[in-house]
Amino acid sequence: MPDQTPSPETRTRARAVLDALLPGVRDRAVDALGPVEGEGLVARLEHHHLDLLGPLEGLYVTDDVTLAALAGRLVGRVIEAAIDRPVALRALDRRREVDPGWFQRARMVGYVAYADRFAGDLSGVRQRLDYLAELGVTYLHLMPLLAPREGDNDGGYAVVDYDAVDPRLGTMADLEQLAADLHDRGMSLCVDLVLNHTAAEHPWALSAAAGDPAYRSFYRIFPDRTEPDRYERTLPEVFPDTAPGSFTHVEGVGWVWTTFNSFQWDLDWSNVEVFAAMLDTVLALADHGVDVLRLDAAPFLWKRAGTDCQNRPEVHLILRALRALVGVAAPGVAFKAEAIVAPQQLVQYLGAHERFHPECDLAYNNQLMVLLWSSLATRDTTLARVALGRMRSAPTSTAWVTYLRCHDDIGWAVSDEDAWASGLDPAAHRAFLSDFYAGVHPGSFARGAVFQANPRTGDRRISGSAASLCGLEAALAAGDTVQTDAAVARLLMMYSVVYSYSGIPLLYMGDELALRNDPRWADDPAHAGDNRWLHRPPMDWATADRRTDVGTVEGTVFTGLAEMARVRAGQLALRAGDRAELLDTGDDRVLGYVRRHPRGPRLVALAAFSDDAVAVPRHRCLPGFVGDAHAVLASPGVRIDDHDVHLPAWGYAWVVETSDGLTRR
Ligand code: OTU
Repeated sequence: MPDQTPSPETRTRARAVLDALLPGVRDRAVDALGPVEGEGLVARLEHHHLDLLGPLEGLYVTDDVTLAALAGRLVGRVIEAAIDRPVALRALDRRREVDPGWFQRARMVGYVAYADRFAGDLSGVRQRLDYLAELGVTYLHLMPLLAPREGDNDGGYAVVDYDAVDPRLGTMADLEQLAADLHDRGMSLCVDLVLNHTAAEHPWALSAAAGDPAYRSFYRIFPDRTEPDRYERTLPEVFPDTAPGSFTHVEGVGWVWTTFNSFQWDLDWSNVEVFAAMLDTVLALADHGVDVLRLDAAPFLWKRAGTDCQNRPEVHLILRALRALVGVAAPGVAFKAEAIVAPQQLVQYLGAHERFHPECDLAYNNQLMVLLWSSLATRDTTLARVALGRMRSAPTSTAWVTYLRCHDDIGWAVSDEDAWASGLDPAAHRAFLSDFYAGVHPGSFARGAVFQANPRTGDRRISGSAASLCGLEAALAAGDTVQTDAAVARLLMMYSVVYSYSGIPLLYMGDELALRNDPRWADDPAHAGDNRWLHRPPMDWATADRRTDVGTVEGTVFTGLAEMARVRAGQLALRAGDRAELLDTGDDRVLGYVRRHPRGPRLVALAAFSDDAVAVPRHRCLPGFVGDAHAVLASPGVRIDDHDVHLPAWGYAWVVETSDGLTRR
């Protein structure tokens, strides 16, 4: 891992550049914002300057571009964004400067939805905030909502205008109103930012295609196959099935780098103009009231021949510099990395390099997600314990987002090393998981579909809703009430881990009602080629009306999840930012871990990946508990006696010690 620590020379140069900038910045800031806020802005620039100037120097300083000129230009934009920032958002900034761990709180529970599929449009979403509040949601991630290309736009990940909301969803004013409504309720808003590529129809791409050299250099366009061939020798394919290769030939233009679909043109982040343009977008979204930016496909921003063109050190420099700039303009705004990569690479997006450098505040814990599904299929948590135990901790000022399902497929990101260490053959295990979740393995309860089979690597990713993958679809089709109950129990058990393992839990729209795969997913011709739409159903509000009826599947799941959020909010130990300590529970079918907080009782979470009831010995699963053990959350049938914790099939429990050390002494 390259050391990103700035050299003494860089520090000296950075200090000199800062010193030259400060008087002008102070004048402008104090003049526009008054002495108190103005001085705050100056302090933020001083605080972040090394995380800004170090990376900028490494990325963009050339014989023609000096650090002073570049910094002056970018900082100038940041100051103007800070000055334009609405008063209400500046007040929120102040709160978050006082409480920088705001996103780590136990009350944080996320909900992820497509605005149109959830509620029609943005004003529809505003009408549904009571529904989210019922679920205990405090963080709303709306799927891509900036203006996309027409037709197939990869679920909004092909943007034509970063300054406009998709007109079908509303306007920027609607987005601002939604953010304000959320803030009034103590909720925050996360929005996608597609950094790696634009739509082929974006004005930049159109200018590039028309031959404008300034815009041609926004992208990576090659006259012939020489360079593409050279890169492709080491490039993995993201969509091998539907969009093979990483380049697209465009008539009259050349070979365009398109990592994803042919209509998504990769930006060239080695061009400082791309950085500057995206900075403008980031600052604008921040000033519209967005609290968290989900940085889509972050690992892909930098390319280098001879590598897989993911996770390059320069990607981290870009994120660090952007983070520093936003930290100056809008200190209440956080970055969430969407980096579905191996664990050693993943923590780097949270700034965990040789030395810590602030980068993204949040990152998806895709390891936990994959390992939950693996454990569910095998009824064995050994691999989860081994792999999660080996993961490096998230830096204390950051947090994971934990999740079970999202709008994407599930790729079996199980490392060979972890598989072997758990007694599994890695390739065979990945193949088993694909068979199991595609529903073709004998005895499988899951009803998923294979996404992007890659005969070259043997990879077969999986689409499908959480409920269908947990067995609900098959059980209902068979009219099997025992299996229906088991499927519901599996779904809640899996979410009990998501809600208690360290991080912000994300509930994926529809899971709270156990929505199954959408049978009509291919009806829209723009979706028919992408079976991820299987698990992107429209919200079923008729089903939602039964959400409090615990005699129904949806009522059981909805009330179970609402209860989880409520209990979670009251447990300091479930704050993010601290590592979950994995336990050897004495039974490989039971996943267990301890969560701690210095000011609250420790909490042990237990989850049974088992078809049968299990009893785990107290001395193993509640180590060091001397007081009474009390389950603050438990699935029906959980019982704690003097010797064991008894969990029913697919059961779960969160157990705390009722008297702590202080009262005992
Ligand atoms: C993301 O996913 C989005 O989540 C997808 O919905 C988009 O199709 C894609 O970007 C393009 O915008 O490879 O299979 O390490 O895993 O960026 C999905 C990150 C993907 C990648 C991720 C990407």
